[in-house]
Amino acid sequence: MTVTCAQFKRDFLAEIKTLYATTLNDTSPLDQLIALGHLVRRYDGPNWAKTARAYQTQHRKQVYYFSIEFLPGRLLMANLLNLNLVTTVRHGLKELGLDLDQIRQAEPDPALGNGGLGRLAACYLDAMASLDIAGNGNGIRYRYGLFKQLFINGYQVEMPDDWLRNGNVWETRRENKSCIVRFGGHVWLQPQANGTLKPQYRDTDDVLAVPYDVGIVGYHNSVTNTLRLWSAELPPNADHTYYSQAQRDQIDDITKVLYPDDSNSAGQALRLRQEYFFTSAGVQSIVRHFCAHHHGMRTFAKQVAIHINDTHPTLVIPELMRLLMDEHHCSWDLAWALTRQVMSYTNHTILQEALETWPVALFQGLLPRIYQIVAEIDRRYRAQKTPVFGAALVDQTAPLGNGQVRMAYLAVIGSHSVNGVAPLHTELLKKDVLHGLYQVYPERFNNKTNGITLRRWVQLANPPLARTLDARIGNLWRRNPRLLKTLLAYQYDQGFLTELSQVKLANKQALAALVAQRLGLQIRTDAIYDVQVKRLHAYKRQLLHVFEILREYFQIKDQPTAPFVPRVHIFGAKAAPSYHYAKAIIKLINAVANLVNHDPVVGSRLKVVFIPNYGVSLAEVIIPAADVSEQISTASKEASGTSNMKLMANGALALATYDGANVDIIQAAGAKNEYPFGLTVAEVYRYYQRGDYRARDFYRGNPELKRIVDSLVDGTIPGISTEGREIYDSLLRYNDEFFVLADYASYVAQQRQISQDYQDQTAWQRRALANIAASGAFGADLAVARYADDIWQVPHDRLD
Ligand code: 475
Repeated sequence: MTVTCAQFKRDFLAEIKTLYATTLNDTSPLDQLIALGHLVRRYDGPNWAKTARAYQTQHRKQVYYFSIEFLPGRLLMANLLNLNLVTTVRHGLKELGLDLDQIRQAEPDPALGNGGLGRLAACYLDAMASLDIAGNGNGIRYRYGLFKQLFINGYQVEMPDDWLRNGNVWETRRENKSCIVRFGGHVWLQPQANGTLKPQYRDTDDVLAVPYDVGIVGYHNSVTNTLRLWSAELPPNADHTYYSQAQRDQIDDITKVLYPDDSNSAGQALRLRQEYFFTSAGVQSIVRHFCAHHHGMRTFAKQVAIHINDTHPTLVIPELMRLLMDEHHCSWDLAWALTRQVMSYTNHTILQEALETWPVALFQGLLPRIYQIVAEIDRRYRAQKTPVFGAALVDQTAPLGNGQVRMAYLAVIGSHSVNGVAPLHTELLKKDVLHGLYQVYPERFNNKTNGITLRRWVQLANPPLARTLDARIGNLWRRNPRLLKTLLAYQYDQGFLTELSQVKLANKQALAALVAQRLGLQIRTDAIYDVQVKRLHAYKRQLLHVFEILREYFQIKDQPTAPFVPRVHIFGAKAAPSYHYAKAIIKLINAVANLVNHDPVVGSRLKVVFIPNYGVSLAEVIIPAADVSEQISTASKEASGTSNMKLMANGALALATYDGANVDIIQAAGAKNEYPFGLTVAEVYRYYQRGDYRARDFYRGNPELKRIVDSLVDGTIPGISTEGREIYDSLLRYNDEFFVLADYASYVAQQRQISQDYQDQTAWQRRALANIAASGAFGADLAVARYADDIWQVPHDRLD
């Protein structure tokens, strides 16, 4: 996109005048943001239209990425970057007396996700557009999204995140693309004159699904794809008097909030409603679009790929079956063949509680026609597979079992591809979680290691680093991050290593300023910034990190004058509202922060920073400032992790278990450039098999550890009488499900090593360099290219 600075200024002032009928000095940064957003959209509009047209005329196969979460982050800078407008806009605004960095802060973060799952979806949309893949996102436009997190007295308090209050300049309501989604009622199959059966519905609750489209701009390639987010409304022309307030509320509720509920149970029916709502609307719009440009359904699978991001959108399978059979007169066999060719599924977790199942009664009552189809999939699966694999295996893997609809099994059976998100995770799927289905369909299983977009996580989040890299290795890494490995030539270049530490210092200063402003806390910038940012979950073991803080605290208290390498421990994490234990950990972190941060003996040497309301925008400030990347999940539990990749690309060294993609990171950067520790998957599984893990033995055998565990209940840490006891019990009474005590010794050994190593800045920065250099292998473009080649079978641009 080429616009001169002068042109931009004229356009911007015109936009201000049109929107606000006033002059620039009468507008707020928010007004300016909205005007700028409109202008960017105007500049990009021709690309968006042209992209859609080109896909049609070229009969390009479309990829539809279905996800219950999308975490795109603020879009202004990302769009400017990808349109190559950053410099023009920055200068233009400056000449008008405005500051782009101030305006960009006025943009709210879309509250459409919770964690890695949603951020991955956003990285992949960006990568699809940048690789010229005809890729579409399909999700829910949550009115309040996830919650806004506050800490009150150290406790997490959830407030509605009213992110749409000032509208969303990036979205376009497409009411003419709406469709009806049916819930409940009764359905029966009516014989037709031609001998077929047609479902008839009575007493259904109909909901109007209205799409809001957001443009997803590709990097310097004039491609703009679409993220389609659905909002639930009253059907048009409905007799409004017919809808009770309760019914209206029920419709409103469907797209009101994202249920991040990892621990499940609460709001189960609503969750199922949400899932069917966006899958049905999405599939309807896909089929409608296809039919507008093709005759008959036979070529459907050549033109369409549908990706199921975790189990939440699995109902795309029976919904497509329904549409093909009920609306487009396909036979079961044709519909089933097309469905399997079109569908592919990514699993993101091996945690049993995150593999969704629905009680049959709930499912059948809410989705009677879909239930019939699932029951028929189940019947046929059993009939076909029992003779080959035996009743036991088939029973154990069928879509229906134990009175439940098993979403992950349905997803595998109805797809041609099932992938895990790191090699280790994929192996665990085959050997353990989906072992039965792996026996039935071994050819479907494959690995696609996650990736992140360095456009956002380095170019936008860390401009000083990006500039430093450009100066040494040229700027082609911006298109092809694999070129970052050429940095290795500078491993022994003292000047460059010094520059890297200056870059880190600048980023720490920025974070320290944010911490001072938000928390009123001073943190020194010569300390080690030890960062753990991710959802709060027992398996991620924020608790182990707290133990290290307590160890350091006791060390200082015991020997106040002994040398101590300063540390700042930085957390960002939200707990699912109903996840009681995770909330207890939040309270603990805040209580420890309170204790440590105000202790005069400790002074500035040790600080604990827990910044509330972690999200993409905060991550963009925290991650570039990190020295140490805490990736300390119990081996086998973290499917991949993606903050590990972002931190690596920003030069943090990983303190990491051999879990998820940590394994690949350690291998790519070299173990000597990271801090691996802890039980391996084999060791964890051995404990499971033998049943001989005794947390108490570790507690008793290590006085330092015992003191820390005891401090949870002996009054050392004020304010946690309830939570401290709960956590204490989880460790000793309930035998420490996530092996925190088992991993303590090897974890703190590496932490000690870190304190020692950090003092040699040259050696440290050399290892940071090794991490940055190796991070290109984890670029989202590479990951998405592998999906395109192996799973979706769509063409794409090459990176080199
Ligand atoms: C994994 N979220 C990471 C990341 O692949 C992985 C949301 C609602 C209900 C249940 N679960 C979720 C996730 O499961 C999730 O975010 N999974 C994460 O996906 C991308 O890197 O290891 O935990």
